[in-house]
Amino acid sequence: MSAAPSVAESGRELTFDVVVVGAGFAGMYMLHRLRGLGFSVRVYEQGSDVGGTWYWNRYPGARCDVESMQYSYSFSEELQQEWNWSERYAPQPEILKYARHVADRFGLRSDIVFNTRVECAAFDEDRKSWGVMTSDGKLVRAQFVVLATGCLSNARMPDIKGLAGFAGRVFHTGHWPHEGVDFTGQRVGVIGTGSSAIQSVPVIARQASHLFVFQRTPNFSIPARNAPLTAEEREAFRKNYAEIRRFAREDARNGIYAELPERGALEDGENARRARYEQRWASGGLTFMLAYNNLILDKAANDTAADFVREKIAEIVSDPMTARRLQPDNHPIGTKRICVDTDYYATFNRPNVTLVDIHGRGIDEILPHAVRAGSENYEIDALVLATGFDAMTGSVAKIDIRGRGGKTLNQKWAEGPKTYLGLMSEGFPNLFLITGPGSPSVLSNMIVSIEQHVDWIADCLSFMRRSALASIEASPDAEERWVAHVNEVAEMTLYPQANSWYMGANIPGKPRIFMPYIGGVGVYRRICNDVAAKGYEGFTMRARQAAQAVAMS
Ligand code: N01
Repeated sequence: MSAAPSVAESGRELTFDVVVVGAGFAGMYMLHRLRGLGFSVRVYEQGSDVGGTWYWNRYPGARCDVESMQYSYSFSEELQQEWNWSERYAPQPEILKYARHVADRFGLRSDIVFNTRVECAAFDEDRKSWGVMTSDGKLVRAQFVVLATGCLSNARMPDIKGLAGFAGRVFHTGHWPHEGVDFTGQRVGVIGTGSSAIQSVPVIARQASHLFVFQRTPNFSIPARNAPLTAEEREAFRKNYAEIRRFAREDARNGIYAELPERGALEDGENARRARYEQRWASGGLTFMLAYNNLILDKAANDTAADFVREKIAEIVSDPMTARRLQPDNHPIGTKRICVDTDYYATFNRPNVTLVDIHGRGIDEILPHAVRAGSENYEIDALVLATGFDAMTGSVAKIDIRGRGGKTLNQKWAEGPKTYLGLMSEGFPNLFLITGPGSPSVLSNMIVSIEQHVDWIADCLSFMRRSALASIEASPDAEERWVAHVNEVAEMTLYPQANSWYMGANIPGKPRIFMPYIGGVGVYRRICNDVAAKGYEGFTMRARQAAQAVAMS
């Protein structure tokens, strides 16, 4: 490893210490940290700008479901003190503006190559480095590769008969046109009722002449109670940022500063419980699930929260049949990512909005000017696919990654992703994942988890440089034990009861395995720190001279 940034050109091959794939929040911070430590880094980004998920997801109504004062970097005190979030939950354009600001403020762009995909990466066992091939045909060599590819960035096109023959425009929420779309006066169909649809439906309904929402499975949604942030509210955060960030990292299960519940739902009587849910409903947001400490562990406790939300839906939606159809009843509340909305349920009271229940049978086919479902034709001019992502593994799977012995990561993960700590996978030395499967990732405030992984990887690479080590790899035993632990903890909860994208259940043929680690970000951080403190226990590190293995396992 070179001590200072150095890019040696050897024939056609550029050489770096680290190649980072993706310039979203993870890739940007990884670049910043490693550059600060004197590593040479090259980032490849398939989009034309930074921002990752916030670059692609530009659908109407897109905004974060974690409060912006918390969904923001903590690594720079000046940045967190100076940036002014305008609303409790910033809209997508503002989050993208923030990402661009960070790129400019820290001079990141000079080391990012845009509009370029990493197509394949192959580990050379003799050189203990990766050969990385990019979509512009260049071959780059790097000792380390960091996949900062995002957990929800591989938009999933559904396999619906006739889709290709639709005569109007088709949009996917995860791949929205940069110039925006005006649906004024159009008949629009939205397929899907996950978070993306729940955010976009109220906005599209205000533009469209008629909106048909095709719902296969209803989801639980909590009002966001979004509002402009006052200067006093911002100041309250800024003054207390040190403690807020510490709490989010160390004490919170999900990386969000919030009051933690001490009681279980069944410890309160009916009236006290209702009052508590009412108070959570009124304050809004994801922390509804923190009303009690056992909502995700105990079905009877969970039922009390689910019943409360179902009652709210019935109160808001005027037509009883529509209300009934909107009430989820096939999964415990919170076991699919809970949605956060602004006026979602009330939108179904509009005369220009129709909920089409396709439960159990799906869509028959798409015709050139209509969606056909339940033998009825719903005439539309434009179609919005809010059909989600091949989550957590989809973006990694698109890259042809070959580890030791030429084995591909897709082969290794054919039965489901296997990692040690969600950071590395055995057989793939010097390849790191940021917020990979087996880490809290999507169950947490992503920026908290991103910063933790980036810092851990940066420390690890510094340690290796100091110790003149050339490679690091997860040991098979440590990985096996971690995978078993991730599953064991998931089985203690209600999560596996839902057919969710956490389980890979939204992708036909994808193995059903609970992918994120549910032990909580604080617990997980302590495990990772402990592993590092014990000399990277569970990893095997080797010096450049092959035989000198430093077995930490
Ligand atoms: O995707 P989803 P999403 N025919 O997979 C339906 C994050 N996010 O983009 O449930 C008909 O949740 C599918 O139906 P079913 C957040 O973590 C965050 O909405 O499979 N319907 C489902 O209703 C979220 O959880 C924010 O029966 C079909 C929908 O499409 C994650 O991204 C905002 C179908 C897909 O829902 C994914 O959310 C937005 C078919 N063939 C998203 N195929 C923030 O606020 C699929 N569906 C930060």
